[in-house]
This record gives sequence, structure tokens and C-alpha cells, in this order.
Amino acid sequence: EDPAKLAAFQSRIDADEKIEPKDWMPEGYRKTLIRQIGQHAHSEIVGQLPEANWITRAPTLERKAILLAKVQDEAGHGLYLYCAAETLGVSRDEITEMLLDGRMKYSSIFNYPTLNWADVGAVGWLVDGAAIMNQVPLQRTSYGPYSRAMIRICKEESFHQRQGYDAIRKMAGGTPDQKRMAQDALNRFWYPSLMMFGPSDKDSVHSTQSMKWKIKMNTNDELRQKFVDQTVPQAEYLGLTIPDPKLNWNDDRGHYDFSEPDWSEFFDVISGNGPCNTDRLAARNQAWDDGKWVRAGLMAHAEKKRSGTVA
Ligand code: FAQ
Repeated sequence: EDPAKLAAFQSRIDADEKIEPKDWMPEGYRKTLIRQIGQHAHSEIVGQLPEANWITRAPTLERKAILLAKVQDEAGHGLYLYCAAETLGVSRDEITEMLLDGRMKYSSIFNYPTLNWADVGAVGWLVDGAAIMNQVPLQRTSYGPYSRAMIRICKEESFHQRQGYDAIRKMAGGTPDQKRMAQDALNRFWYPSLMMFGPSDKDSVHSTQSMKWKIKMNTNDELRQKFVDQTVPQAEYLGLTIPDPKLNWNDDRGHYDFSEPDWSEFFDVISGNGPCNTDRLAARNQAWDDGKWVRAGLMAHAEKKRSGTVA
């Protein structure tokens, strides 16, 4: 690639200009964005599965309506993000097929099961909480369509996080059994939530270049620390205990010290061996196959319209 073009591109980034679809961009920038936006879109779509699992068993009509709206929002987020990816020259069908045959990833977190109602609260509180921590800075990301999608998504994510916190607060303040369930959900979701931010900075292959291009605004460890600092007081308010004996406020650093997740588990999960990877991909493949006739019908209709033969 032409060094002069690369330098001009970098100075646009450094001046906080947004890059738009028709602008010149380095091939690596385009590829990284397709990977990150695509993975993000897939996460929103696959992320519907663990919560949708509880829609029919929500404890009250109100909780059911709220959960239904939240899961529906995730589908919308996936669609905005697929549209943002399409502006980079990749079709939604193409990247969907890459998800379905395992060439693309989605967030590790959605390979963990939701075993009971408290897990739905924990997902909203912790998983959406971690998602917001990662996504608020992405509103300022350098690629225009991604940044604009993130602005809308973040508004909806904060409602999601609050509904989760509200559900877990109800459980934590309920009967001893309900409180035990809330604690158990926190125990199981804590480390997988910390893993959502990606490997530690020393193992993050993409961070340096992505931050130079302002595709990412922070390192993985920076955001993980912010999430811990924000979440510990929330757990204290709930009367729940973060499952980390090393968790401790460090006055010198002005942050909590905490234990790293088990990174071998993380790499296992992202290479396809988490508790629910097979189920999640099977569910998405089945949805894609079941929808084949709808896609074929729409194409046939569009074709007829084009040739003017619609009745
Ligand atoms: N899971 O070099 P890095 C949501 C991979 S929120 C799976 O550090 P990068 C909302 C990474 O792809 C969740 N894979 O990578 C919701 C790379 O492998 P590759 C989605 C992971 O990209 C809530 C390798 O490890 N949010 O869905 C993960 O610079 C509730 C090396 O890592 C986003 O996607 C992981 N956790 O940083 C929905 C946010 N972490 O591709 C429903 C946008 C790393 O070379 C219900 N994405 N890997 O084969 C990002 O900010 C970044 O992509 C990171 C990873 C921070 C996730």
C-alpha cells in the first residue's frame, strides 16, 4: 500500500475524523473492522439463546414482557451491526455462513448455560454490564457506521443492564433459597464475564494496531479493571460476595486488585470447547436452514418484481 496514502489515513485518524464507507482505507483496517463488527453482530444474535431459554418460564408476566423486549433488542443490535459490516463490502449472508461453519467467532460468554432464573438476572447485571463497559468507548470508534450503531446500542444496553440488576436485586433480597441462587449465579458468571474483555494485554494480538487505528479505544485489561471497580460496590449493595479471595481495594493504585480468570479455560472456549458451543452453533444452523424457504421466496418475489410479472 502507498506509504503516502497510509500516512494521510493515519493523520485523519489522529485528528479524530470519522472514516466513511467510500473513503480510502488500508486493507488491514477493513479486515479488522469486518472481523470485530462481525464478531460483535454474531454475539448479539447468539446471545439471544441463553436468555430466550427463560422467556416461557419467567416468574411473572412483567418479567416475561421485559425479557422478551430485551431479547428482541439483541436481534436489532445484530442487524444494525450486520448493516455496518455490509458497508465494508461483505454481505450479511457471507458473514453469517462464516459464523455457521466456525470460521468466525462470537463472544465466549454465550457458551455458558443459563441454568435457572437467577442466571437471567446475572446475565443482565454482569454480561450487559461488561458489554456496556466495552461499548461506551466504541461510540467514539473511528469508523463512522460502527460508531453510529454503537450510540444507539449503548442506550438500549443500559436498560438491559438495569433490568438484570433489578432481577438479581429481587433474588438477593428474597428468601434464603433465592439469595443462595443469586450467589450461585454470581459465582458461575463472574470469571466468564471478566473473560469477555479478551485475553490479557500481553496475549492480545490485535490491540496495538487496533488502538492505533482507533478501532479499539482501550486495552482489554483497562476495561476489565474498570468493570471490576464498578461491579464490586454493586455486589456489596446486594449483599453478595464476589468469588475471589484475592479481591482487595488497593489504595496506591486506586483500583481493586483481583484474580485473573483461568486463561486456559478462555482459550478452550474460544476454540470451540466450551460447555455450550455445539448447542449454540446447532441452534443457529437450524434457524438458518429453517429460514431457507423464506429467503428463497423473497428472492423469487424480488425477481418477479424486477421483470414486471407480479400480478
Ligand atoms: N470471545 O487480540 P485480541 C454482547 C479473540 S457483548 C471470543 O484481544 P480483539 C451484548 C479475538 O477475536 C459481546 N473471542 O482481540 C449482549 C482474537 O481472535 P481472532 C460482544 C475473543 O478483537 C449482552 C483473539 O481472541 N462484544 O454481545 C474474545 O482486539 C447480553 C485475540 O484477542 C463485542 O464484540 C471473547 N470474549 O479484542 C448480547 C465488542 N476476546 O479474531 C446478548 C467488540 C478475544 O484473531 C446478551 N469487540 N477474542 O481469531 C471488541 O471490543 C474486541 O473484539 C474484543 C477482543 C475486546 C472482544
